[in-house]
Amino acid sequence: MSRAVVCAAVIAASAAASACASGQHSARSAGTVVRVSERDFHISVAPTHLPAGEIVLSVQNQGPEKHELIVVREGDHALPLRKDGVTVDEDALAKAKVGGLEPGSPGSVRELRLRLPAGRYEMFCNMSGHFLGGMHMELVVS
Ligand SMILES: [Cu+2]
Repeated sequence: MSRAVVCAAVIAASAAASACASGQHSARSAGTVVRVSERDFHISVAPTHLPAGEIVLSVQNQGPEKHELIVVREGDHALPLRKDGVTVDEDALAKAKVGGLEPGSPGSVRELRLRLPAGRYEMFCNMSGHFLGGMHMELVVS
């Protein structure tokens, strides 16, 4: 990427920051912040459509159990399951995986920074049964 493009991105980001009157965004958090909240057995995400580039997933675990978060680029097929029939086969998705967080405790808030090109992504929790229970959500980057 050229230096000029990087500078333009930085200027755009600071313009967006100063346009935000609420002051809730720290100067440190360059990139689009996506709020992710996890609970049994649901993931909610806002926004679900975002521009390509630096993305900060702020992941809050509302419990009552530990939850993890794995992000993969979507393929043409549904996510493959392991032989157990209840967890996603992460080995089969090694090439599609773009990032992940290990299981986090209830009440915790963690950040996952990603640089995502345009595409469709699936985020899910792969604790036993959680994916099938409904813990998956799509993210569209354009
Ligand atoms: Cu979970």
